[in-house]
Amino acid sequence: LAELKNKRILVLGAGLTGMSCVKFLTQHHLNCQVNDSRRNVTNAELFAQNYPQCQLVLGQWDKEMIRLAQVIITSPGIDLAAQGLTEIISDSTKVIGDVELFCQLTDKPILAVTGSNGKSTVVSLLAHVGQKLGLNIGLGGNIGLPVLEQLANDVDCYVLELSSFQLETIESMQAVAAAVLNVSDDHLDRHKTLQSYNEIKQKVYRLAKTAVINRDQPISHSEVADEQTVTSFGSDPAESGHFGIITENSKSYLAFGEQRLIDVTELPLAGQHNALNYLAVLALGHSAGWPITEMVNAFVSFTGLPHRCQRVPSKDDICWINDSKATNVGATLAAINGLAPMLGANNKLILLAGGDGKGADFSPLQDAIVNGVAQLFTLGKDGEKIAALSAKAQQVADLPMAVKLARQCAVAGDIVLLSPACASIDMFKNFAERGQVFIDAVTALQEAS
Ligand code: UMA
Ligand code: ADP
Repeated sequence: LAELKNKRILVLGAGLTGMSCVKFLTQHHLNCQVNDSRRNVTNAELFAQNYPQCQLVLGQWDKEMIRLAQVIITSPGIDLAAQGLTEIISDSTKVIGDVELFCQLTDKPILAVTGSNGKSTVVSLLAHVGQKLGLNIGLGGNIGLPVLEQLANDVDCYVLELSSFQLETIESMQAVAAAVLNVSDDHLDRHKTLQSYNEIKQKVYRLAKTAVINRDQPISHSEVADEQTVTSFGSDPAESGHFGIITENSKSYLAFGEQRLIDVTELPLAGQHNALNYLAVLALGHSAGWPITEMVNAFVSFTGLPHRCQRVPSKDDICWINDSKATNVGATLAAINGLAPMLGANNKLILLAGGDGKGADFSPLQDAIVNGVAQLFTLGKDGEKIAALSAKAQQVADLPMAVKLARQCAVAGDIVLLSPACASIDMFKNFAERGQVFIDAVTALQEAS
């Protein structure tokens, strides 16, 4: 904090992150300015009321303010280069993110998780397991809990969900262990290529003592240094000291080396992708010295997060699944493949997909859709591109219409899956609102019948 004293501090972005930065700085008697390029900022009134001493400029980038700043704390959603800000910011200005500031302020153990999919599930489960072990866990980051708000003296261990956007501005983290869960196309509108997106994700390994790697996906750990301590997880049987899956007599077990830990059918979160999520949690917790058997015992009382492959209650014998959080191709692939074993021989899978694809290539979905999806309804900005993958596709205007048409072609035992493979922002406030619209449409159908 001494480095911030008497400095001209500028917070870029007045969203969740910006708000948490201003709150933190104010609590520590440090003044700051705030600049947000958008006019309609949800927090504007709250800012004015709570932080009258803090100058807030909305509606455009204030070039003078940016040029004069000595320290800039930027929000993850702001692409400094694309916004032309890197040219304005002076060479002597320190540009950091809130997570970097947080890391400079704590010496507590950190477990860090990044990846294209499964981050929120893994950090929530990890926090749940840690709490069951009697630890005071500070959960924060991209999951929607700004890290500076989690700073507390009595925390035993921080569990951080880190996005590629946040990793861009983190330099001094020294995590006990970090995992890149997986890497598939996402945010290519900002990172441009899968390679540069992957490089940013793997930066997390340079910031950790133990690298927790996914054996199934060599590209996601191609940059781990030879001398780094590694704990791996994967869907094959693992060597001693690593985590894997052992299958025998048609039963699959999570395993630590040759030690069988639990039959996967006893776990609340189904599907191969969730088996890998459980193993990632074990590998991370083990790296922090948490006992494996107790961690496994804690798994059964975690029932998952909303909008991730969640069943919507219905009385029509159709299985409606809300997977609104599937905002990229990898998540939708995992859902289609994960649900396949649940389908009866005479039943079919109906998929509702589409939204803002963020520049992704949808072709990796083609085989799964052609082989596993009997009817596809698409919507939103990139609905047309997804519809082009299947001969059995129909584009629709909105989600309630997709639900209505899905109901007309579904019979008892069929699965209707909302798994958009796209962000929601072209039609909804966020993925949670999209999921709720789906739930409401399904519920309305039950009431009408
Ligand atoms: N803004 C500008 N100009 C821009 C872009 C944004 O002024 O060009 C302003 C907006 O007007 C807004 C503010 O910046 O007022 C928003 O900042 P932000 O986009 O960084 O969002 P926050 O509200 O601060 O939330 C961020 C993360 N958002 C993003 O990375 C886009 C949240 O992740 C995170 O939960 C939160 O910090 C706390 O750490 C959300 C997300 O969508 C859930 N993450 C992406 C994902 O999961 O795929 C990476
Ligand atoms: P994130 O925080 O990375 O977005 P979530 O846990 O919120 O991850 O899940 C997002 C989507 O990804 C959901 O549709 C979920 O079913 C799917 N998913 C979860 N874990 C995995 C995984 N390991 N691989 C692929 N998809 C996954």
